[in-house]
Amino acid sequence: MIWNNDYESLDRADLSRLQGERLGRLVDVLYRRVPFYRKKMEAAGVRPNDIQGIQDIARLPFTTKDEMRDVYPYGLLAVDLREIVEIHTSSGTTGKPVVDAYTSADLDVWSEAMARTLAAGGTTRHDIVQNAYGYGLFTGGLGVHYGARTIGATVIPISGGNTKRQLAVLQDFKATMLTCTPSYSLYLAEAAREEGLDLSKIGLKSGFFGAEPWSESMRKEIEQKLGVLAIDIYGLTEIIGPGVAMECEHQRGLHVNEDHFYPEVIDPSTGRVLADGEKGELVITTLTKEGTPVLRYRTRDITYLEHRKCACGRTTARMHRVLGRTDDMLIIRGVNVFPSQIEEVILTVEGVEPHYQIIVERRDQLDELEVQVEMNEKVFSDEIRNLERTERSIEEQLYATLNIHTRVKLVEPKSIARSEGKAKRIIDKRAK
Ligand code: DLL
Repeated sequence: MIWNNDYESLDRADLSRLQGERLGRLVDVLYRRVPFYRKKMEAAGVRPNDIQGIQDIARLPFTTKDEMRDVYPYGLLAVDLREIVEIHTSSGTTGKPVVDAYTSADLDVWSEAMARTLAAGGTTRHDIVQNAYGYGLFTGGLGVHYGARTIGATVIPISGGNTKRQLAVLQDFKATMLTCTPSYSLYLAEAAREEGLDLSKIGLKSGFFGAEPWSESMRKEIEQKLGVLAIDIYGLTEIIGPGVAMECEHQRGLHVNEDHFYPEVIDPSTGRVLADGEKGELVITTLTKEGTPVLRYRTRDITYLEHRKCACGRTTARMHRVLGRTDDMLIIRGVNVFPSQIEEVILTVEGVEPHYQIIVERRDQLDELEVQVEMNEKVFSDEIRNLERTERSIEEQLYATLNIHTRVKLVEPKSIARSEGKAKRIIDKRAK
């Protein structure tokens, strides 16, 4: 279902014109009101008048997460603080958090973008949305909440965690839509099974999963265990939160809400803008944001774009599901490895559960990669010989994909920590 046909299916020439106008206005505001951006534009030798259309965006400087942190908390504000009605921040686990400050109009855009997201997976005013993304400074909870309200669906603001209660509420209130991280959805399915409950039988229709990378194999696992259409949704605090891009029912890439968020993919080492189909770092510009607008933000997420019209009728650019992050990429003995490649392999193996952890160590100057994967109860009770055979077989499959040797260790059921939000997949023990 298309929530806003006028914009989501806009003729591409009209869309480019609109994006150009919006970019011109944005640059003008940033130059006049935000010293941070004015300085960057001056350093790049570009003035607002140089921006005559969306094609001129390549003349503008990039913005990085570190630069945004340096001006914490209010250095990116483009309006008077009195105009700000809500603030969210990134978690700040690796440094100062990044601040997203919303005006009332920004909340309207967010609500609209999230209504488009939930509608793309079939949500209507008749649905009951169990929202298990965390409420608080994290953008997941309130983002979904505003979208569901805009559609007129019933939203259950249960937030993350408290798994037993999640299961009771899912059944009691007959939720039809579930929103949470993909890893948490599998944890819910597992906890349900322990209570003798089959989540695929309780009437859920779609799930909206994002906030962390996941693979096609994980999608199949979720769709089967929860009996849902599993929709990938993407966003980040620096831009707005969730609502930047979402899959439609065809599940062939995520439609970017391009009238608000302009996507580019660049070569991360040179900054050159890449063509459709070429893998690189996603860069996003907020075309309509008032509170804390962002110019060419380097997301560190790796993907590629596609501008062909989708079978659903939307004309907006699609980004391939996130393949990894430039800062998540492991370099093992010179070979680039993304956790998602490992996940893709292990989830196709019979007898293992979708819970794993990747451990990197340095021994005798050499990087070693160990993948711990949980086996299911049946395999657990197998003979040691069979376990070893399974381990060797996964190692061979990983070698075929990654071209490096890994050590695979099957571990007991339930021994890998479950997460209620974003899963932590990598433990890097190498000295930095
Ligand atoms: O995770 C916003 C969000 C909430 C998205 C709920 C989707 C659903 P941050 O905490 O700022 O914001 O983290 C943003 O998470 O740069 C990606 O690396 C990753 N990420 C988000 N969505 C996806 C996805 C929220 N669908 C960072 N696939 C981003 C892969 C994702 N990675």
